[in-house]
Amino acid sequence: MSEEPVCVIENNKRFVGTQDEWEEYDRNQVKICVAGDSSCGKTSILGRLKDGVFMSHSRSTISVDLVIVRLRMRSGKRVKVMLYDMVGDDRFRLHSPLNVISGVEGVMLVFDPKRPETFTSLALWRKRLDLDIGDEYKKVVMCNKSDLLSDSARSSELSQQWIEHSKDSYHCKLFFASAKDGENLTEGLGYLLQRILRKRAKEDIVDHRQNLRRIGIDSGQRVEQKSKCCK
Ligand SMILES: Nc1nc2c(ncn2[C@@H]2O[C@H](COP(=O)(O)OP(=O)(O)OP(=O)(O)O)[C@@H](O)[C@H]2O)c(=O)[nH]1
Ligand SMILES: [Mg+2]
Repeated sequence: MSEEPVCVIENNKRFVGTQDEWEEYDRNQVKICVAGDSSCGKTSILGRLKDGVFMSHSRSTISVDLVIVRLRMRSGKRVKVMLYDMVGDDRFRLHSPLNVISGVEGVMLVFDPKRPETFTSLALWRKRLDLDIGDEYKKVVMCNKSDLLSDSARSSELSQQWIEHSKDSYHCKLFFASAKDGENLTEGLGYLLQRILRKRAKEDIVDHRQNLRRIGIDSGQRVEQKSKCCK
């Protein structure tokens, strides 16, 4: 029996929800940057995720674009994902500073397996992102254009190195994906979202504990004060 997918995109079919369901999207917003060298297929990935289509010819992105994808997680939670399509081409990058986007919680790092140097570049992307948005974000590595890889290329030593490096240096999984045929795109995005939502849940628990502790101290003080005054 196949496992239920991590998330299901609801953009593509007409979602006729109740007001509450629409509000749930707005309550659960997540900001993600899609980064990587020019022509790795960032814009194509977003086109596939948003509209379910692939354009074989696309223009270079010249300033950060925003793509919104609404989806439902396996848990039933509805999430509105704001995906920022970054500029890969150095000529335009200076005009598109990232630090204007606040609250980015995740980064999708994209490379093209036919140009192995684009995997090496991910280290530079990471440095740039750390400077612009801080280093607290979760990551996923997407080996896009995997439709161009044979089975033996996927299990080659180089591919294994990419998988290991993603695990060791970026602390995340690598997905063999394709904007062309849609392979592993929702899986990669779903994996990233799960990690972000888990981190949020942990932080909420910490906040809640701190609040309880504060209330506990307050009420303790109040009790103490009261007992002093009753003496
Ligand atoms: N075969 C194949 N081609 C792809 C895939 N994804 C993108 N392409 C092609 O790769 C080229 C570049 O894609 P883009 O999506 O524009 O790349 P980008 O990363 O957004 O590039 P910049 O905007 O310059 O940073 C286009 O011709 C796409 O059609 C894929 O999964 N498989
Ligand atoms: Mg682009």
